[in-house]
Amino acid sequence: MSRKIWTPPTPAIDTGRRRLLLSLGGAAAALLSGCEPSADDTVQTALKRVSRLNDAAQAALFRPQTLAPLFKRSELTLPFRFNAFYSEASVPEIDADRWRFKVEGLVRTPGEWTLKQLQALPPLTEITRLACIEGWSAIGEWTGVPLHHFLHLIGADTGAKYVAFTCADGYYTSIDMASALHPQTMLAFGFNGANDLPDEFGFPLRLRIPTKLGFKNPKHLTGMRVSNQFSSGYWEDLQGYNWFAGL
Ligand SMILES: Nc1nc2c(c(=O)[nH]1)N[C@H]1C(S)=C(S)[C@@H](COP(=O)(O)O)O[C@H]1N2
Ligand SMILES: [Mo]
Repeated sequence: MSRKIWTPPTPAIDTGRRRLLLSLGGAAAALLSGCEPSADDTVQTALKRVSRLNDAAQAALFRPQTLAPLFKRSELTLPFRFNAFYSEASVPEIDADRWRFKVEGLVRTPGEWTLKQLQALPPLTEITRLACIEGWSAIGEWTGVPLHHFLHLIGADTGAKYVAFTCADGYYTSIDMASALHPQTMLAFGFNGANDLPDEFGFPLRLRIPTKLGFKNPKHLTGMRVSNQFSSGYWEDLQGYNWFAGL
């Protein structure tokens, strides 16, 4: 497995102090890349601790009402860029009729949602930039239900610490509650004016969170758990990517 050195996303998104902190994560990643996979476990453990400190610092600096930049339709990246831990030929094909979005954990009404039920909720449409940790970004228009609205609808304990997501392809990640409640965070089901997400971009439902890096935007969602118990994510576990991953 090759270890990638963390590179800041290309666009000069105005991130102020948050960017400074991300570069601390970068230093840790650069250190990591100098280590053999078999290298001293204590180094790995120490670096993981640095990354968790970085999470705490980013959480403290996170401004719940500071909006990610919005773009014009003329700025859309066409065609949009695909990324996953597998190639585009292996994108899961999901049967929307059988698909359900399972809600569990610290919520008053756990249960399963159909795509139609989600699409019947008051939608938000925004053109934002998705920035991948690998150093590219792309601008797209996403439509979906704001996550704060959905969390209130299901009676989620918004005092809980985390919202964790599972996906049809085995991908998973989690986010902090403040970011989950951010006005631009949405469960997206539409893309670039179409009512449905294209297969490769996460059909039928994905998290769209423009205040975080691309890997915090899970596609092909199957479930969501509100919890006080920390759980990490696919790339966070595999590559040691910083969990908060704020922009
Ligand atoms: N289910 C799932 N979601 C995922 C991934 C994945 O492999 N599987 N990759 C993540 C990464 S690293 C990025 S950059 C974005 C890419 O989204 P896009 O294909 O819409 O550009 O999806 C994220 N969400
Ligand atoms: Mo990514």
